[in-house]
Amino acid sequence: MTDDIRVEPHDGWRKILLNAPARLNAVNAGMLTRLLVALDAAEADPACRALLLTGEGRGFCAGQELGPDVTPGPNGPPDLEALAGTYHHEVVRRLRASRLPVVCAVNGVAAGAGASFALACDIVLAAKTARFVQAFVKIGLVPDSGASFFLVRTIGEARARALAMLGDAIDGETAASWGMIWKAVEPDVLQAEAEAMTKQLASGPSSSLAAMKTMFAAAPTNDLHTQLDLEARLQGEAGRGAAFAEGVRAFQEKRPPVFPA
Ligand code: T3D
Repeated sequence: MTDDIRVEPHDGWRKILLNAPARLNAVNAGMLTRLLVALDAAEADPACRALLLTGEGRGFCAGQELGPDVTPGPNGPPDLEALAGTYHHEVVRRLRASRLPVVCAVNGVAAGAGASFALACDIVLAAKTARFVQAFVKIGLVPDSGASFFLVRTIGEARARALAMLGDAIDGETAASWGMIWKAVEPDVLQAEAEAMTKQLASGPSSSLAAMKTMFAAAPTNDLHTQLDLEARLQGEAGRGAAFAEGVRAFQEKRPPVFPA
């Protein structure tokens, strides 16, 4: 039984660790299947209200394992369209569609699809020493797993094109200063900060956080009027919810809110 995906349960949240440190947590089809199972299990558990994704060892994720899945065999070259569509892209879809707020702690190098998995999360914290590498060009591939989508939207087309075409690495501090991620912190406090943030989200208004994911997913392609309509609808739903009732009551009673799951 392989434990290349490890799940640590906590009170109200789960930590999912990519755990193949000898290859910097590079992923293969089997490992991605197990990651999808872990994501689905968290999603289905009503007691789980937030997720933290991180890597074991000195890397976060070095993208696709350059091993059997992508090695030409007797039947010809690998079908990368099928591999990406079935595994890598499903992870990105699941992270984006999840009701759960997902924090990513990028503890080391995030290359190829590994960088995309981080950028698919809701809030990305990185060690200042972490590296983000669009490694695809170095092996004759193109950005995938949402890299072109996320990079254009977070850092703009000029930087996105250069990172993809040159394959240069940028560190965590640069990624934060460019707006690619939320924050870069000292490596020795990364996990503690990420855990505290995940805990905070787990005790937050889950229904509002899920609605925010819907709102921010739609924002880049909606025009203002459509987005205002969406905000009004989601605010209407929030206003009818138990979280809002508790939030207002707690404010009036001058105590911290205890939001329902
Ligand atoms: O269909 C599809 O969608 C296909 C998939 C596409 C998505 C992709 O992710 S394509 C991109 C695949 N990833 C890469 O090309 C990255 C390859 N790795 C590197 O360029 C470098 O390892 C890093 C920049 C990530 C880190 O460099 P460094 O110097 O810190 O570490 P290292 O010494 O290169 O690697 C340490 C070990 O990890 C080493 O093993 P060893 O020699 O100690 O036994 C290395 O071979 C292994 N490793 C790193 N990346 C991979 C890997 N093993 C297998 N697959 C890897 N991707």
